[in-house]
Amino acid sequence: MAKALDGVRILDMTHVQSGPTCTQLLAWFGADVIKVERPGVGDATRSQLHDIPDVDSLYFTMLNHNKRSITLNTKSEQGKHIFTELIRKCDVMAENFAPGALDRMGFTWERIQEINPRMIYASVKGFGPGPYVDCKVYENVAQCTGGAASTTGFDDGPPLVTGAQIGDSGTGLNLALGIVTALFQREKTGRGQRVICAMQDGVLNLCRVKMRDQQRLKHGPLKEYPQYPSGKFGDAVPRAGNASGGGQPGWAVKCAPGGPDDYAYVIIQPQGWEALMKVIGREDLIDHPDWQTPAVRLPKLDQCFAMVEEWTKTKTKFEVMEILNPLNVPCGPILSMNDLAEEPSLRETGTIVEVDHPTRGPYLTVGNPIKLSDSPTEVKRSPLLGEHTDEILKQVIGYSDEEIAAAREQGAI
Ligand code: CAO
Repeated sequence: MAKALDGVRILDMTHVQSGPTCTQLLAWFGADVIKVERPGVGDATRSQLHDIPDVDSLYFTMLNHNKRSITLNTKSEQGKHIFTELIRKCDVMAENFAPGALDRMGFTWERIQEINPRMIYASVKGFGPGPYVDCKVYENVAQCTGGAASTTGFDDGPPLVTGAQIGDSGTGLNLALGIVTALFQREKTGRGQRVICAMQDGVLNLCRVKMRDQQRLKHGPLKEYPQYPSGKFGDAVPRAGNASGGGQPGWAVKCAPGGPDDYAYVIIQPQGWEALMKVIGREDLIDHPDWQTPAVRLPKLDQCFAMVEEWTKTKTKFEVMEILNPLNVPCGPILSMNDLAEEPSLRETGTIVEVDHPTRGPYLTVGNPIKLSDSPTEVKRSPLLGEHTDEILKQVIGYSDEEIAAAREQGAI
């Protein structure tokens, strides 16, 4: 079946996580993604966090599906020549090297535009222009500098990073949107453009509600935060534990049998109050003046959730979900990675996929979270290092067997 991005060719200079998540998504939408890797080494993640010796790591395989791999030393003369030809033949170039790396290779934005004015040149960097523009950045640095860490965790504990890779994979999503938007504009203008996504900006964008709260703080305490009414608020948005960031209070409450992930997140909204009190056996509070409205409950949300927890501790997280959802009480079991890996509905939708790999054998991966009705995703295994070098040189830039042999001889590929 035809794919949304059929005919779009991407020169993929990305490595580690942020950039590869972007180009993987575009490959799932049908783009021909040519991953350029250093001869003999490849993307550093190929050999990071190995579970099986001498086999591409899951770190690599799970971020590089549906791509082709060419090995190319873009610092050698012949390598630069081949790279220039690839820039001529591609629609998009994506990269997430340390700041200035491509300039140092001799491929500035000006040079790239000279080679191919239709080229969309897309980069992930840690920071935008400013004091930290030259810094290298990994996931947790982005979480810390983008506002996520200072607002995550419990009030009496240190700042916490989250397991969700909001800096890397989050910024990869932004870059993918920037690229397809630039492709759309190119339809009208015929020109490429520069797309830059900073990881700090991406994390801050996801912390929008915390910047909202920073401004609300000037007008009084944040009443939905666990610090209210007895704790203190300082100058900055405090860590809110498991309190809900939305207008309805919520908390993670313990469930049976009491394992580390036996919790359910329960939200108390006015339309579910009566039913929730009935279920937990506190009918007496339904119309009680101290409990019946959200406003009177606000200063004692901790007691409210403690009562709910007395009941949830007698049920599994799945029973809590089954009982409360039909009663208009939004809730969700805290699902472990083990729960998610086994969940049949996620297998059916292709959100969890089993993929076979020639040297690793079968493994699980997370599929495309974006489902298009006219462009279904087929998850294909990641390429071996340089698996498509000859094929790409012949098919994309028209090299002969002799030219390929010469490039190999010179150590360019
Ligand atoms: N041929 C020749 N040289 C190559 C090459 C190729 N095919 N591919 C890469 N290189 C070179 C680069 O040009 C660079 O050389 P210079 O330092 O001489 O300019 C060198 O390899 C290393 O690149 P790097 O500095 O990007 O890699 P690093 O491991 O030191 O840093 C990272 C990694 C992620 C911290 C850095 O790339 C970065 O800050 N990227 C931007 C932010 C980002 O994406 N962070 C997310 C990381 S996790 O997803």
